[in-house]
Amino acid sequence: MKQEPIFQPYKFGEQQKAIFDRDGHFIFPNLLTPQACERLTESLSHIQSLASAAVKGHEPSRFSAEYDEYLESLIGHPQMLELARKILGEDIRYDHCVGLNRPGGNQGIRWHSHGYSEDHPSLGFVRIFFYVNGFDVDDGGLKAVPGSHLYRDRKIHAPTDEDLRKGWLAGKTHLITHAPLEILPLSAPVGTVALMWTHAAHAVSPRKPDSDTRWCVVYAYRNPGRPSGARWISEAFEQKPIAGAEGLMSLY
Ligand SMILES: O=C(O)CCC(=O)C(=O)O
Ligand SMILES: [Fe+2]
Repeated sequence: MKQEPIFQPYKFGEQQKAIFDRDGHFIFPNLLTPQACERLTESLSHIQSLASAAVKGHEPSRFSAEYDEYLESLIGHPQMLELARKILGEDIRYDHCVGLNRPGGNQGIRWHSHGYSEDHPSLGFVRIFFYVNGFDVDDGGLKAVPGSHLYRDRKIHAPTDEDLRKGWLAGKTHLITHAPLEILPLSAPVGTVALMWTHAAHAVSPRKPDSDTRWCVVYAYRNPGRPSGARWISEAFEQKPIAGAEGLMSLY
């Protein structure tokens, strides 16, 4: 069955890939089609409605594609896989699909990084965030540190910007440009897709109490070859036939 497009036309050639590899993140403003935004908002509202009855260990927010058919269908969507392969090359696996809805008053998330294959840097792990209704700086907004991913440190942690500056960031420079590493608050219009290498330092500012819910979902893909701590897939889901995702659901 032919799937509706999810992305508007875009360019992610050598130049854009080099920027992504230098910064550790890459923003596509307005990439999602209005139709995809509508479907995603429905699906993410559905995920949100299931939150209060969540089963511990198989939460709708952490196993989102297992609770919603549309979210499931995007795992193997041709445009999703085309983008994932532009980043990672041909040999990829699906890793996780996590709902990241942040209602007004949500506390955001502290500075952190994620790990994968520290001993074998040629194996990549990318998060593809769909910021369906976008976000403003300081309102459920993603922040990043360009260049931090190049350190491949899976254990970056800090509660505040100040703590990160005084701690992990102190004295560190970009391994390619040699500029001092700095925090970069991002903003994202409706329909933004953001890419992030797994080792990039990132945080999310609190959602303002009067703001509406920030609708967001992340799809993660990786080159197989190492175990993955964030691989949240139930056994049944791993076995489930999903159009386009044949061969992508296993660990290796
Ligand atoms: O909510 C966000 O925008 C980012 C969440 C996050 O840190 C992650 O999915 O790794
Ligand atoms: Fe994260």
